[in-house]
Amino acid sequence: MISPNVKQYSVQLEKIGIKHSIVEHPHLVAVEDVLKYCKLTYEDGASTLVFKVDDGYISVIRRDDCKVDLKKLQQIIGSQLLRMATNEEFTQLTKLEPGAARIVIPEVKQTYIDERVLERKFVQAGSGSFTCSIQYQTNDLVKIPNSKVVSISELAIKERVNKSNRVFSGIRATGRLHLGNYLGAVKGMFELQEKYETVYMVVDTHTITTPFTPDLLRKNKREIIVDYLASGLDPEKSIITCQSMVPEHTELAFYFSSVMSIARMQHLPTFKDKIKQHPNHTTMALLNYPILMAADILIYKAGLVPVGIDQEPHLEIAREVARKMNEQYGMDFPEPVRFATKGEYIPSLKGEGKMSKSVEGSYINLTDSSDEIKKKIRSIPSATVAGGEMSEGVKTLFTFARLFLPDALQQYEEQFQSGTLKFVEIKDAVAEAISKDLKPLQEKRKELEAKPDYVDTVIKEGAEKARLIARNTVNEVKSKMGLG
Ligand code: AQP
Repeated sequence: MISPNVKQYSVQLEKIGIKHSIVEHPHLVAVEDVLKYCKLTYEDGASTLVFKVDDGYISVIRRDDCKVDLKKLQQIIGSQLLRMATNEEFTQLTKLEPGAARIVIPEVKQTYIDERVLERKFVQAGSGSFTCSIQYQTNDLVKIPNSKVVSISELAIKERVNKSNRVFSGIRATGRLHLGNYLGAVKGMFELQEKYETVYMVVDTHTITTPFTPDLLRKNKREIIVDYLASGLDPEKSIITCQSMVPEHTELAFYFSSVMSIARMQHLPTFKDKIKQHPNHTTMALLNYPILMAADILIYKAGLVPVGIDQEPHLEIAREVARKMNEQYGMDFPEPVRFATKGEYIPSLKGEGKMSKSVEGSYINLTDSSDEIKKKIRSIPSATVAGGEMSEGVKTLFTFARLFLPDALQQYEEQFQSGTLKFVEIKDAVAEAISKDLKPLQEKRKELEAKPDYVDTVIKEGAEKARLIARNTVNEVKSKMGLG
């Protein structure tokens, strides 16, 4: 039953103009329990925190998957004197029981709304009672008197990541590996194989989500395995194989697709970009891409994923899937986080967008000769722009200088500022440094090209090892979902 207090609060919300609905539930105190009961994730919930400041109280509304950065909050309020209100202070101020904070607390002198709250259309938060919660329409929250939207949170997901010791990463077989794939993904994969149980694949099934030709796919996936091995990935330390040889990935992806909505997938920026790029290829496979990626990672219960920054929206989906499977079926999936490298975003050589296999002229292949690299680096547009700002092409050159010539970076920056930088000099120096870095990889590659049987064995044995782990997870999921 909805208590008179909650009804009164609802009227107060209406007066302010905040659209909302009351959700009844059993007597539940912990936020986790309310969210679980309502089949919601941490991102769907919000909480109000009351702080004591030097001359009164303030409140902060943050999403339940975030934590407040107290230093930032101190900076915003311009005072060091900041602490959480005690239970007694909270009750004296609000006349509510501790833990029952509402979103609107008229007694505070200022309400700070963390901007991540507004990323959701609705959030579920306190009503002042433990038997009801309220779904608030978030864009109305700015109407709260004396409120301000601020950026004061960081995602607290990392704290909830299980102590998983496994790592997963994969690269699509859409072409030869380029410098972006190498710096954004493979370097991280290499680093992690020394410390963790690592599973690295050519995610060939992902390749069919965009236009492809079977012969090229067959060829490319092998080339990528050779690039992996040439980059130092070691089958003695890592499982290295092709995704399609572990059919459990696609099986698990289907089970996962039952906990995600079509709308959530359609709104992903990566999906929108791909349909712009391939307007005649908007397939179900493309829509399912992030679900399959979630299955790739979670089938090994991996907690760490070395991939470029462009993959962050997909990792968010993997975390959502993990939470939903854990909450709805009692699984113990970790919420995987990205392992970032220094080269997490390598721009295109064309001075626009990222380096990408499918954008001709944007990339340097790992197999390019020093002459090809020199020619490509020289082609980066370096015309100056008005006002002494760096053009996108010049920024790209400096990204390479930061990664490959860190000792000379300051000197180049000073020369740029003073207008004495000779672009041909920095370009040739960058090209030479890249060629030098890639040389050992290219030599190892030549050796591997002469050993096709060895490459076949790595792929086959990798698939066998991967399937042992993957089958276990699929069996567990089937059993918990009532299928096994
Ligand atoms: N420019 C980049 N900078 C840093 N990392 C990058 N990655 C891709 N481009 C950059 C990372 O490489 C891994 C493999 O990517 P993928 O082939 O699975 O997916 P992708 O993003 O589709 O790669 P491309 O090169 O852009 O291919 P196409 O053109 O076929 O779409 C991922 O970890 C990615 O972050």
